[in-house]
Amino acid sequence: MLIRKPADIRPSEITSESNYLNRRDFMRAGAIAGGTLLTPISMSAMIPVSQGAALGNVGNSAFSTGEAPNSFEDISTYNNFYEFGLDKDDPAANAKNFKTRPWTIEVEGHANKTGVYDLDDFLRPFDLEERIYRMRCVEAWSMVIPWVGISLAEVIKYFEPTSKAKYVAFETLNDPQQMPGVRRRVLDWPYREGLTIAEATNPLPILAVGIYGKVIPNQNGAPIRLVVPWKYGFKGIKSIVKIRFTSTRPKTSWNMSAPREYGFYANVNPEVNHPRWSQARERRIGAGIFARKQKTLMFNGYGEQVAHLYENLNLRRNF
Ligand SMILES: Nc1nc2c(c(=O)[nH]1)N[C@H]1C(S)=C(S)[C@@H](COP(=O)(O)O)O[C@H]1N2
Ligand SMILES: [Mo]
Repeated sequence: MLIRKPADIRPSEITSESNYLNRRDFMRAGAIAGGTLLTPISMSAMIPVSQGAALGNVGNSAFSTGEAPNSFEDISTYNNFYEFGLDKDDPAANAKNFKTRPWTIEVEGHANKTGVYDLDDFLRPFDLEERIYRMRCVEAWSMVIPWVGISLAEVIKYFEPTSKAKYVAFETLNDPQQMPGVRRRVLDWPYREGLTIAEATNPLPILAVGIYGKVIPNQNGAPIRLVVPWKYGFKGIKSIVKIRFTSTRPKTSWNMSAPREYGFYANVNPEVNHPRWSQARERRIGAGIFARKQKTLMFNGYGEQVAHLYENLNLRRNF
């Protein structure tokens, strides 16, 4: 067994982990002292720092798919995270020592509440939920992932966007010291993504902080990343440091890099092929190399919840 000397434990780790425990104790004490509870105990999203630590107070979600999730091994070793390299196994190898604390998120643009928030403060108003979602990459593979996260719609409402806010833009950390991939101009860094306000306030998208009930692995976008289950995987921007409410459509990384191949909407659509390959079928990771590819579903199977968002849009042109 490996015993860590106090000197090996980062100060941020000590503070945050003891804060986490203290707050839980505080809530328990409150529940006892209060006798009858007039207000429910807060389920605010508090997350421990260490990779792999268990997340507490995780509620279940009615939105989960009934499909069996991929193994933790598949989910954490077959990744796209170009800041840490181009191959699927690069992120797991190169993000091992990525520092996810201290971590701040800057909220700016057309909203009543803006500012720079420490991650713990950013998460505090929201509830943690587990949501098992299908994810389909534009490269035509897919996985089922048991995310733990907070509702993006709740986050958007909390910051009170003004009537000028038509879109939400997100940015990933851009740190050449820690991210070997950004030392090369494979993309125009920082990695950027965006949604319309209507998409961002739909109940499905989440900001994920965990997988399989534990703190999200660095290679999956620690400490906080976007998950939009009806869109191609590249919309799920990782390691977010900035959220901006804008009046015009924000630039997005893959659209900037190859506009004819990657649109702003990026809705999963088996009828609109990528210029270089078909989008009609997908390979489920972990199913084995001899498994048949399965049919890709319109909006990745989430059409009932999101098709109305695009009623007046030509999805062939707005891919
Ligand atoms: N910052 C950043 N976010 C990113 C990417 C990236 O390269 N950089 N890749 C995207 C792509 S193409 C996919 S398919 C998903 C993969 O998420 P996963 O590795 O957690 O499965 O992350 C998305 N988010
Ligand atoms: Mo992807």
